[in-house]
Amino acid sequence: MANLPVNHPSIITIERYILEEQSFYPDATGTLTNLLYDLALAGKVIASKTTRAGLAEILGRTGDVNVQGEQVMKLDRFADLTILKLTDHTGRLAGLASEEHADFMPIPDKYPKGKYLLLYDPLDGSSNVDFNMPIGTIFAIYRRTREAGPVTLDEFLQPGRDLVASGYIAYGTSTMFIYTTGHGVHGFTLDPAVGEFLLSHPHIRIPSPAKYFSVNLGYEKFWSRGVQHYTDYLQGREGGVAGLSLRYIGTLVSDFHRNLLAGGVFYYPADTKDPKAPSGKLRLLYEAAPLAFIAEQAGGLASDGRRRILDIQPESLHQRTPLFIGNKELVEKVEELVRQHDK
Ligand code: AFP
Repeated sequence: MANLPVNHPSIITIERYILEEQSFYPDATGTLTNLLYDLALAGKVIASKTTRAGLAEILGRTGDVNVQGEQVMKLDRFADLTILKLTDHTGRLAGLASEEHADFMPIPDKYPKGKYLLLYDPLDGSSNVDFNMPIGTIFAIYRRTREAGPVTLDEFLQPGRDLVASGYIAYGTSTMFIYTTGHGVHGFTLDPAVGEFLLSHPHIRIPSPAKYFSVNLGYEKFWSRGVQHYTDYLQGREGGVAGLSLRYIGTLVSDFHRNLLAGGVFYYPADTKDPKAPSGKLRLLYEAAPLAFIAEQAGGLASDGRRRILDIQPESLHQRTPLFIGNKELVEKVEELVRQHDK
């Protein structure tokens, strides 16, 4: 009888890891675990298209404008339908809400219903698609607030502190799946040779001191005094931190991901450049809250400049919010300067 080899490096698939995490929840039925696999599968399908985007006739626009008033890219539509079609029939969800759709989508009558709600931004950074830049998918999972009956809008309007799980998929030089269920943040890298996400970044913590700040500085003149002072602070003026590097991709997932791994702060403040969007550009439910859950689980913080993102009670599905996210001390600093300068 041969002995099992003990020196071989362990290969931990996302499936095994999520299943092992399930043991934190003695009452778990496996539904959340399976929902996370569904999303990992969606990530693989979307990644396979993005890596062939220049060849697969999927670059460019569909000609439609979405609920946010933005041009819909073909890859946006593909990613949106991929997630919808991989999750709507499984009996795990009661409904979905996508950044691309004006209204939430109850699970069709022909399919069984589940206890979870999925909110997602199918393709974050889609204006970068045609330039071969990194893009992402963001997801947020809540539990229904009612036991049964048709799902209603108020069930989707839950504050981020009630999130059951959240995560993102980054389509960059490699494809990564990052998630939290409230027990730390874990990262997996897709090995294209075997077609599996393998554990590459267990228990991610945001390093301190920070290395980067990430913001669209082109809009500085449209920001409040407090945010302008903060921007000076990040550049070593006003007794602030010196030596941070400025990095801005324009895909929230990628900017956030870099700062999560290296330390830093990303912000997209409220501004006066678009009178129709005085709260900035980012959406509370599809972008800010899910990433805020990850940031806090990694030891960081997310704020709208005055309050913790996870404490904001959403009032509408597509609500926008200013966002400051990353190292705790840097996010607390913006709150201090906003209190001081913005009445
Ligand atoms: P798109 O999906 O339209 O490219 O927007 C991406 C995004 O919502 C977010 O991912 C970026 O951080 C932010 O907008 C970039 O916005 P600016 O182009 O105004 O800097």
